[in-house]
Amino acid sequence: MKTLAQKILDAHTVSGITQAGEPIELIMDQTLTQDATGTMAYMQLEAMGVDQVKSELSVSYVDHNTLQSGYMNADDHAYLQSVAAKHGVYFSKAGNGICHQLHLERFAKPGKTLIGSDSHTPTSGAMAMIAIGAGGLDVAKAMAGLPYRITYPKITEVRLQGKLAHGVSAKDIILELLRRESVKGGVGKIYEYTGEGIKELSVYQRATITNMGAELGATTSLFPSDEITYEFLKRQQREQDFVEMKADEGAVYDETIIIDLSALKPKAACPNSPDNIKNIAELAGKKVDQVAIGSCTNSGYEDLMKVAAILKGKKIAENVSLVISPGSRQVMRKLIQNGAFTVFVDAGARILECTCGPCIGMGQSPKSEGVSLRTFNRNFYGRSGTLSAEVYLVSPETAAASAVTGYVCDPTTIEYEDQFAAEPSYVDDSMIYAPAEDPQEVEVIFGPNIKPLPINDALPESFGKKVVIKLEDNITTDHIAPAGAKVLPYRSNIEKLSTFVFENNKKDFYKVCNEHGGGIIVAGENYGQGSSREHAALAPMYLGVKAVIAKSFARIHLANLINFGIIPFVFANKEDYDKIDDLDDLVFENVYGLKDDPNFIVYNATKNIRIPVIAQINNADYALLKAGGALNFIRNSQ
Ligand code: MIC
Ligand code: SF4
Repeated sequence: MKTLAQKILDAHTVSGITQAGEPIELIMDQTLTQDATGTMAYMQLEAMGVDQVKSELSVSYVDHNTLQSGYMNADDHAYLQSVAAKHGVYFSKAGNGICHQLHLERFAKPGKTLIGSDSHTPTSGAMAMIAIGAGGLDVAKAMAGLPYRITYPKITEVRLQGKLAHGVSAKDIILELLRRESVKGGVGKIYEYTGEGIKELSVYQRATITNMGAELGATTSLFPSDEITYEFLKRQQREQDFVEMKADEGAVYDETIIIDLSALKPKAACPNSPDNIKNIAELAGKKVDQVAIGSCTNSGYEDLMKVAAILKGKKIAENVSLVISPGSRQVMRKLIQNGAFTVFVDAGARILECTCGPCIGMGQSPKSEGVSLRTFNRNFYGRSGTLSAEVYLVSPETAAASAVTGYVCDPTTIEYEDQFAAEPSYVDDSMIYAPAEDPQEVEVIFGPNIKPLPINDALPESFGKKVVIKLEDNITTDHIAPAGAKVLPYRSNIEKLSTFVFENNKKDFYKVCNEHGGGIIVAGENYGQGSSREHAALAPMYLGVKAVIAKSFARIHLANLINFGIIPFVFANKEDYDKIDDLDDLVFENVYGLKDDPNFIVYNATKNIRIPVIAQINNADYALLKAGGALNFIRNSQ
């Protein structure tokens, strides 16, 4: 008797023991990349000498860096389009939509595996897929046909019971789970949704939940595929991709969480963490400056139809700026066709293109100390582009209702029509380009913004380095390698990007590293939570960071550190965190001993104390670290 997750995992495991906590190797059927992580992924694929991808399907999306102020973003797009055509990858052009929504609509298949260079890849779990976010290098490896290594996760059942009330939606379900589990509660777990409550949810609504499961730190989340999935696929004119997938009767889960949908109230994640949850009723009446509707979490058909239902015949409040970015061109087209778009424009919404946009700080930063309500998934410090802004993550219903009143408004307290026009079937793949038939004829275009991959040195046997920064708990990759309109254009230029590392924690961090010949990072719990961007390992590597000592790590970042040759240690005793200060001199003697024993002693020469730490690695990881990272390792073994 197996859970759904176990069925798919076990069918794709090529080595290892399929038991929670054991390392396994999984075959990934499909891959996806987006532009902000994709340039590195494809450069790594090329560096591995792979001519044609070996995966069943690989898709490259352009959706993050689309502002194009300057040549940099457009250079990246041209590189991505040409490299995709040459190596057997489908290419979705800027403006076509956000990778996760498009993948769900056009490519996701029940029972398959997907790896993507974006932490919200689990979105496709809405359709009974094991879809996992990873660093670009791991995605490049999957394109090269190599299996993906993960720790076999615990399977947590989330049983949904009852019916959602008027004004309450899928976003409130995942916010409730974040309230209970926290941003690190999902580490090492897959959340599998069951119960009669799932029949209340469309595929887009299921996708809101699997998408934001990333904020729990989970390996992934998934729903079974059923008649609702079938209807969704039929509207996408690909019902032939439907396979019914569900857990066996009597399957045993590692734990069960029950959520009573009928008792749920609308919620918000308050500044600056997706697990800082309050009921909207507690915030009601707070003045709002900006409302942003969109992102891969909440811009499917029903989401935007509910927004239209609430905005119908109304104008936005004088104090509010409302921006709407549909998740895909197909959805936008359906809304134009059925009049919802007219409602948006009449209400006074500012319409953005079908991309990530403000979610990743690409424009639409709120005013100083502004209150911004967003249907997105992350409200980390600084991510909106305005450090002093208060960002709240809410449902589309709460967002739309508040845009009209100008104050945080509980959508259960207002009347609007819950029923709307059924989703039409409309498909247009004209902005998804198939790979070239004659790949040898394709020339890969490298504009001046695209710099060669930085190469790391092999790991020295012993070294002494200064602590270059000491950080608290829950440091995100947005702290380590910030995004936003100013920095994102340099994702293909690591030298330039490294000058922004930790810019909101320690100004001129890169100069400190340069002065001391690199160094060591010390951090609290859940270091590196959030995105999959390998730049958060690559840029510190470029600055000479050799190790991170933390209380614990987030899953994807841990893998990225190892991939780029940075040793991840955890404190053997968490209290020892207090025994290291910024700029202390640390000595690492004979790190080659980690091959046989992950237990290690770091000598703090400044304080003359020895601190026991444990490397978060296995034998295979050690080989990568020793070589100075996965790319060196692959090259050395060719
Ligand atoms: C994000 O939501 O933080 C991003 C931007 O989509 C990242 C990827 C990136 O940094 O390019 C993610 O989620 O992995
Ligand atoms: Fe894009 Fe935001 Fe989704 Fe990341 S979370 S993929 S930036 S829409």
